[in-house]
Amino acid sequence: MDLDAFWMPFTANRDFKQAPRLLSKAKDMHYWTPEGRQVLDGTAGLWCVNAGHSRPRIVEAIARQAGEMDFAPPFQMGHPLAFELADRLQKYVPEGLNRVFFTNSGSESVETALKIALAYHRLRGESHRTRLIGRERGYHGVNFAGTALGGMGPNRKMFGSSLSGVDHLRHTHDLVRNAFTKGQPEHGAELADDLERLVALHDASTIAAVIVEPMAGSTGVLLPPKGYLQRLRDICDKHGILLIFDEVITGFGRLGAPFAAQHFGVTPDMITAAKGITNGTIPMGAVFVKQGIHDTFMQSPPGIELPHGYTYSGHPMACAAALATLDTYDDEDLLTRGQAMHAKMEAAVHSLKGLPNVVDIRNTGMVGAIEFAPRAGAAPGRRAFEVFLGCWEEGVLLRAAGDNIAISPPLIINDSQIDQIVSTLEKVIKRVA
Ligand code: PXG
Ligand code: PLP
Repeated sequence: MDLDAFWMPFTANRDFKQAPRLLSKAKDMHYWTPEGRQVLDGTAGLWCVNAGHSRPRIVEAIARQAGEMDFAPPFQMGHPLAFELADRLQKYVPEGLNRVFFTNSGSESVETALKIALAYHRLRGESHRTRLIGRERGYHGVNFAGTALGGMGPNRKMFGSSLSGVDHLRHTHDLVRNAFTKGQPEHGAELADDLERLVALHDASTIAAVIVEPMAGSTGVLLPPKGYLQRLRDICDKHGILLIFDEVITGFGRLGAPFAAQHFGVTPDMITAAKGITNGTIPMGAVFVKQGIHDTFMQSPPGIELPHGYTYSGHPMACAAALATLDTYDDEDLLTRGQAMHAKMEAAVHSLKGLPNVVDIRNTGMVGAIEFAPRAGAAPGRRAFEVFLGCWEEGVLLRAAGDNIAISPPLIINDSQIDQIVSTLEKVIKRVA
């Protein structure tokens, strides 16, 4: 097979093509390589296959829909499944976020939410509110606004200042005060006051929205300090700033509740989602919006209220996949299974404390991370990447995120599979580190 033509995303292409890592089959908790080697999925694909792989109801729904109606134009036309799905989703979202706009990815959800925020203020006569605030170590996808609002240096530096009028809160990761905390860190709620500083600097009348991941995923599973999210919510309310939670990873059960907003007890004005909405099968994203924001648009002069949308917004196959995904989540109580499994996961990942170069371990619900000291003289993240490679060779797929290894298995994982992940990690860390 010639590997040259495919320019792989977020991949060290030259290294990969020297020693490819290919997956060609998946079922429930496992992948298989083309050679037939079985690999335990410790990352739910890429934080998205929350119900496990190739689940029958979802497979059947997609096949049925492909034969019934492949596509319907979403602009000035509709099809029943999109309405059915939007209505069905009400059951899962935090109270009040009962209007939904469909996209095809997390990145598109982010752009959509930010455009809704700008347009909402404009419709209310506050068109001076154009500034958008993100946070260091945030990840909001790869489109222009998401790149600008994100807080990962390497993802930004190649693209210039892709959006003006952007500022960032400091991140909340504090190894000195919070290392090896189980669940939410004690220290750092006061970092939310960064928003007050930005208000003092720019004036609230210039700020449209703040976007944060309630738990930062891609940069290594950074949990919000106790009280932090509520403090952000209070400051946003005080100054008329919209609060957006980017729940592309945390949505659909990762933390033991359908959304992190419910898990942490703080309700934002919008939630961006993707990934788990279709169990990773067909690309789909969603923006959940407070009804009051939506209704502001519905009071505008007759015509198209929001000039925004994607050819594939609410694609019939994605809607069919999402409805069957929700059935699967419901039948097996998967969106709250992280609560029942929390103690097991916590004990398992924290058992790695004390291994060489492990400087922090974090966890909540069905997610955990192990942070390593960077290897002296090597590129950042090298040690974690070697642990990732070692685990892959030992038959466990994990994800390296900077100096961290993230564990985010499908929510159907059992105790012995958690033990397999941890014993593999232990063996590999001892060897590699
Ligand atoms: N927001 C958040 C919070 C995400 O985690 C996106 C937006 C973008 O979604 P799309 O569907 O456009 O990729 C994400 C995606 C990793 C990793 O290694 C995480 C994501 C994507 C790829 C890799 O942690 N999250
Ligand atoms: N570029 C061109 C030339 C198009 O015609 C369209 C959609 O019609 C787009 C981009 C946007 O594509 P999508 O709606 O799939 O995001």
